Amino acid sequence: SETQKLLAIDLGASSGRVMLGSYDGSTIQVEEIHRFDNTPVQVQGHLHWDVLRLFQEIKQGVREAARVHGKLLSLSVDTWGVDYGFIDHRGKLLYAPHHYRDQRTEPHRSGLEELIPPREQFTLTGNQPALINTVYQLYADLQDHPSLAESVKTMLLTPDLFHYLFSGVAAAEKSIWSTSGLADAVTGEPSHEVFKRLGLPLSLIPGLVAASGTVLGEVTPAIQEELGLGAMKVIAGASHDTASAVASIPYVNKDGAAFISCGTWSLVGRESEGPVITDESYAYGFTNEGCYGGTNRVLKNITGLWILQESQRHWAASGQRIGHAELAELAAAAGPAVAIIDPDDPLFSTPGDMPQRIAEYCRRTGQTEPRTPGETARVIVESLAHAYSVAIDELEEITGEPVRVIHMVGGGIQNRLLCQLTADVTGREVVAGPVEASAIGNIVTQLLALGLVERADVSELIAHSSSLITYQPSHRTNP
Ligand code: LFR
Repeated sequence: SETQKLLAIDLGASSGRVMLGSYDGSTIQVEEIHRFDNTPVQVQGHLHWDVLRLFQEIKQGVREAARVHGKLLSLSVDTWGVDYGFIDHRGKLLYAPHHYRDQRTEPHRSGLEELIPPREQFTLTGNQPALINTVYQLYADLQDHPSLAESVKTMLLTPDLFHYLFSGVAAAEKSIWSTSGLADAVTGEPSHEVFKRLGLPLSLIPGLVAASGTVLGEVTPAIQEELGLGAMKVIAGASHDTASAVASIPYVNKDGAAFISCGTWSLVGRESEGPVITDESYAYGFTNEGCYGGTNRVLKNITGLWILQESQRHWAASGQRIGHAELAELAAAAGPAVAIIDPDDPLFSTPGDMPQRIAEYCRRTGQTEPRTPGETARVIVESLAHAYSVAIDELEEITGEPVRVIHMVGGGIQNRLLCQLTADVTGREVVAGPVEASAIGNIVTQLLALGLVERADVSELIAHSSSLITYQPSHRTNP
């Protein structure tokens, strides 16, 4: 049969890619067409995403894909969670969306939590309260600028925003909403209760709520002409990158399986029928989000390769450019970590000089300070493996089901040391792959939406399309 071609646009917190997915009836292949940096911009004391430039880069990738590959069936955008843009009554983007690491939310935390205490937020939405959540950001914006209630027609979460720019259709895709702190834990729909309790205008919610895998419309004629395209569908896939990543896992057996999605963040969790909302899951810091197909994933957000990326940025700024692969080698050569840090310590949550902060953390906790980039990277990677191990044990406890195998997916698994250490420290088998998890999950949900593949065939299709690496736990002496 003829090979079908579609585009996955996968935006992460540090870079974005336009990926071509090809499906020939038996295998899915993905190929990178265009990759670009996603560097937030500090403006007037606040941190923003440069979404116009991102849109420009995406368009460049789409143009290139059409030029080289001809007919493209559809595109879908998946992104990091929680951020959003405002659309005004003329249908225009009001200003550049804030970055979740922007600091404007903190002063409004207590006000919000008086209206809906954290534990109640968890019950209502299934989401673990966190300052980065959409609900905290939106509440802060409306407190700081009450006139937004009049000037804004609708709010669009980041992937919904790009789908709107491509198609003109404003929708609320369920997987991205499920991580906002604004959606109902049971129905996955925007929660009127939360909006009302916080005094947020219900009118901000887009009129159309879309399940993951909904064809929204077509790329507008103006964009088709600009980019030299034919007709092309715009699909709301599993629009949250983590939902896409999890949709790409080739489970052999879901029962004993957990996953770790490794990128700027590490998401450690497992799929479940419904949300796990208990005092225990709350106390351990787990959250619940929506998967493709309407199931739940219960997971913990752990700071991930962010600390390593920021360290690299810092070294580069001081004249020492070290690529991912080289750094992984240095970390492997450095031997056991000289210290273990808590990646979720607030010290590491904002941009800055990470090597310095790690040293500070080590002094504070009476540990040896790493001195070289290799030692520093080793501390980070080994600390991640330790944090994963704690989360996996907690996951067993809150779901009452043993974890026998851990599926690691995403760009971070190219760091083989991270995978091996995860197997070692957790004492579990690790199956690593696919690396291009979000892009593959994105493509798969489009193929499902277009009726080109069946749900029951997906796991096998992915397993046979990707190369998976198994890591067995080895006995080693802990540092
Ligand atoms: C991963 C991710 C996480 C989300 C974090 C912040 O890229 O989407 O799932 O919690 O970014 O949005």
